[in-house]
Amino acid sequence: MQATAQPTSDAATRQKYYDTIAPQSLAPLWEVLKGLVPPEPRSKAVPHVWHYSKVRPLLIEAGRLVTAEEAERRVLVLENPALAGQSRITSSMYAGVQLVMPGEIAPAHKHTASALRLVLESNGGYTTVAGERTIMCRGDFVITPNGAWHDHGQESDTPIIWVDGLDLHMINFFESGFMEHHNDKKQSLVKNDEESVARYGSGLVPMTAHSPFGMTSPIFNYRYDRSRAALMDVVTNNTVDPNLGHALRYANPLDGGWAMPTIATWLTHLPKGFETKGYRATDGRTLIVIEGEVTAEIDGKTFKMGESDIGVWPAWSWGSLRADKDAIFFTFSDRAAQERLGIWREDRR
Ligand code: GTQ
Repeated sequence: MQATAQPTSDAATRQKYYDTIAPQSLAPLWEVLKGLVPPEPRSKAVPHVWHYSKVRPLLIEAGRLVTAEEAERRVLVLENPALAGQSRITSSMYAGVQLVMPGEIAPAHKHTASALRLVLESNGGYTTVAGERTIMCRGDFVITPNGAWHDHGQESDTPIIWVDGLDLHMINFFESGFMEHHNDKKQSLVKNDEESVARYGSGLVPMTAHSPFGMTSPIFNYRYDRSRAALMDVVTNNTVDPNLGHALRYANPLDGGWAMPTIATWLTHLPKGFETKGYRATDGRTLIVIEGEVTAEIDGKTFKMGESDIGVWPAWSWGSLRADKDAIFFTFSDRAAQERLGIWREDRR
């Protein structure tokens, strides 16, 4: 019989040893292993909801404090309450609410991070991406592919406001980010307005199509009127997923994958009174209500969300959603990146 292994040293002896190895830039794994390789995900983020009625006046006030040009991007960052000062809505995702006032231009720049916009208010506001301009309307899902020049502006007389979601923390984690300013505030238009939707957006693509934006969809404005019509068709003709509701994901028409390489995006409809069964997944999700009202129960906490309210549902937290009125909401998360790494998981009750 073998004797049970006895501890070979006391705490003081071990500490002395740690102090000896520290100057050699060495550390004992056994003191930190449990935290490094946890038994299951434990998100540092907490669930939270930002009510648009509170955010909007503060954003408009920012419009009097600083110009879009001076700010470069006039944005109130949506900071997860548990991650204050870190510009994170979840551990991996950045989100903010951006304002462009009438006559302003948010000057052209490009960066390694990919950005999405979910438009909350716009009457004629535009964004230009790689020489093509698109007019932004409420509910539109607009993409700025990584490395593409982009500037935003408003030529009519009302402010435009949208939610930004960026993968910049993933880029910064890899320490692989670049950014450049354009020589001109406004890049020149080298394509017809809405050309990319005409070319790629009808379920047909050119025989010789190659992606203009690498792994990102060649469509950079998924218009809400079209997305909504597709979703309502599914609502009428399909059975509902008990955990997800009626959900359609935004797809890259060239390869059928997610529209963005790192960020997953989808649109959900819940009929009035419908309550999703408990659900959790390894991606932390940001939800933006476009129509209706939703009550979210996440980690045992209850949040009421109305139109344009923004909620965050942390990774691997149990939650469910109930529609108090017929509801449509947009969701984004880091699921696309996790799937590419082969680590995404979900769990259903
Ligand atoms: O519009 O390019 O919220 O570069 C943060 C960084 C928006 C943008 C943000 C950005 C942008």
